[in-house]
Amino acid sequence: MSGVIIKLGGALITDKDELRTFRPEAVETLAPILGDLTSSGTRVTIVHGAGSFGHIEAKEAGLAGGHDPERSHEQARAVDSVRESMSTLNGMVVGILESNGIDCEVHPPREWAEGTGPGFTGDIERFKEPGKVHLTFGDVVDVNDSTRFGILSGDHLMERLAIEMEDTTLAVFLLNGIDGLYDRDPKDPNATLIESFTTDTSYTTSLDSDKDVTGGMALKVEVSTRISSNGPRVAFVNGLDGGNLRQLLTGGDYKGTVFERAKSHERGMDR
Ligand code: IP8
Repeated sequence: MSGVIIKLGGALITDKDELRTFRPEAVETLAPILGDLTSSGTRVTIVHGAGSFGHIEAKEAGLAGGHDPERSHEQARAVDSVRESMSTLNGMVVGILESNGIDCEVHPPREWAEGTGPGFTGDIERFKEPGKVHLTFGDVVDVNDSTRFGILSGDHLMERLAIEMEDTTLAVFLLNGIDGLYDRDPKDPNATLIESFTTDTSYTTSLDSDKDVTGGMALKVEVSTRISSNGPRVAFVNGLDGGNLRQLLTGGDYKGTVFERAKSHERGMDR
């Protein structure tokens, strides 16, 4: 059996500018494709981002920086509220998948993960139960030091799950209406799609830090480089182009950015 892990970006499944506004299109596009994949015996894991169900409120309350003694009450309320919003968003994603006959099991990080960044801890065995599509999402998690809590990005969840679930062959990042990683802002008419990303590839991106409390595109690239150097291929594709996504998942030609496994001399060790 082989495994595929898919990240639905927060900008893809929500309107990032409108507080708690769900956009169902991408999940509706993905659901029948997932149904076919799971029927053919592929193990599928889904991670989704927060978009306007997490970043706006987390930003306002300074949650990414952890506990601030001068804002204790406000932050405590925001932690609960963001967690509740993330569960609401997840419920809408799961609702669409289940109405397409997909058996889902949800693992909210607040229940099993601790710490933020690539070194967060938590047992991922729970994702291995066969016969189900397992889901998780970016969340507010506890941190075992004076910061008390922090934001665990779905991108870091992707990294650990893709690397530690041994049968994973492909990790996919679904983007909002763009075909992959571009060498500069995709709105720039001179922007070119990077079809194959290697350690020598250069690109520029900007983080909208007014709205985003995690790492935007740069974090996805960083995480993808580490995933691909550990084995699984990584692809960035347009989450709104179902035909292209189906091609990728069925081994056909597709448009996107691929992160191939680094050559052994670049990796330093083989796995
Ligand atoms: O959108 C962020 O997750 P991401 C999670 O995957 C929160 O980076 C709660 C803002």
